[in-house]
Order: sequence, then C-alpha cells, then structure tokens
Amino acid sequence: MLVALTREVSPAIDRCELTHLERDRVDLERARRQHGAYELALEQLGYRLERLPAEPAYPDSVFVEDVAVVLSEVAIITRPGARSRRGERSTIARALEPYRDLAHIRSPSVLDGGDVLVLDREIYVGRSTRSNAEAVEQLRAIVSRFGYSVREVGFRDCLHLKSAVTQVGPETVVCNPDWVDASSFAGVRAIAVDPGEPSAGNVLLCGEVVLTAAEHPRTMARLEAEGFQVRGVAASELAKAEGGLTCCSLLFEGRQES
Ligand code: CIR
Repeated sequence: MLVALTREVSPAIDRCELTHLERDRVDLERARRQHGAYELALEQLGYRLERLPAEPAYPDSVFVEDVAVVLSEVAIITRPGARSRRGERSTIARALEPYRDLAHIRSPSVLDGGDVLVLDREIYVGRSTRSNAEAVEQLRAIVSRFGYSVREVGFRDCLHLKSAVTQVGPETVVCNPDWVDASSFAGVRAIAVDPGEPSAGNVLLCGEVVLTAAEHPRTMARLEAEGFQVRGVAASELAKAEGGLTCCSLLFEGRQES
C-alpha cells in the first residue's frame, strides 16, 4: 500500500517564511482548492491519502516534506532550518511512527527535507540556509548502515536543492542549470527546464507518472517529448509561499511495523 502523507493548508499561510520571493498575498481558499486537487491526483495515482488537520500555529506546515525524510528502512525526522517550523515535527513523527523506526536530526544540525534528493542509494544534500554540514554528517551516520551514500551538493538562487532538481525517472532528473550543476549527480541524465520556467525543476515522481505544476507547460512538453508520462496540477498559490509539488507530501510504501 502506497501512502501520501499531507497536511491541510494553514490559515496562517500568509505569515509563511520567504527567502527569495517578495510577499504576495496567498488566497487561502484558492490554495486549499489547488491543494485538494493535488491530493486527489495522488489518490488517483494509487496513494492512500493520510491527511493531517491544519495547524493554525504553523504557517508553513502544509510543506510536510521538510520535516521528514522517509526511506524504506527508517524515517528521519529533520530539524528544520527555520525556527518557526520546528513545532511541525511532533505531529509528523506521530503520523510516521506506525510505519517506520524513527531517527532524529539533533542540534546543532539543521536540515530541511527539501534539500534531500534520494536517487536510489545515493542521497544528495543541498547545503543551504536551511541545511548545514553537521546535518550531512548526522544523516550519513543514520543511513550508512542501510547502504546509502550521502553527498553534499552546492546550488544557488533558490530555497532548496529540490527547488532546482528532482527525479523524473530511472537515473534521470529535471533541473534548472542556472541553479544547480547537473554534473554533481554522477551517472544521472539531466533534462533542463525551459529557460522561461525557472521553478519547473520541482516535480513529483509518482510511480511512472511525473506530476508537474500546470504553470510550467513548456517544461511539461519537454518531458513528454522525452517519453515521460506527465500530469499537470495547478500550484500557483503555494508557489507564492515558495513551495513546489514535492513539498506538499511524503510518499512511501506504507507497510505497518509488526
Ligand atoms: C519555507 O520557507 O520554509 C516555506 N515557505 C516553503 C517551503 C517549501 N518546501 C520545500 O521546498 N520543500
């Protein structure tokens, strides 16, 4: 059973953290509608939705990806780089506990899940305002026993590593070459975003289907031309909060601990 863990958009989303964007009012109702359509798409793609209630005290709590990294062997609860987001962890940990052993990133480390790109047994961590070198070490100590390698990757001009690059298929990523150097990913083919769609490097791979933001039609066409099955969902409101498609869910195989 595949699970998609999501959380409703917080009524306080207008007070979200912003790093690279100017504040632009988020229409809460529209954000909720778009988020609901995203959840529906995940259900139609075979995921059982586990939806946490909105957290009025945590403006960015819809972006559940940043708070955990779920591998098949273990779920790592992160220590988000933004202080305002650290209170999001307890509810995510509780939701993941039935499915995985939990490990925790501890102070002085900070890590946002948006900086963690897992490609098979290689885990790439973007060094950012949200994720530091100590976190790379802690993550390595947690996952190396399961056969994962952890590598640090540089990037620029966007919030998270996965704002710039995400997986679209076996050994293939889509990326914005202005934000990340694709040669950082050994043995991986990189498809560049359309230059007019700088944020299009954040897509969500759901089995064989690549979920993309409908606002990026030219990159969608590029991916289709490369033979990928692509589905678009509107994601413009949460993009004002610097969130993309990966940010709004944690996807995993939902075997229960016995
Ligand atoms: C933040 O700055 O933390 C939120 N406003 C956006 C987080 C987006 N998450 C992600 O890219 N993984």
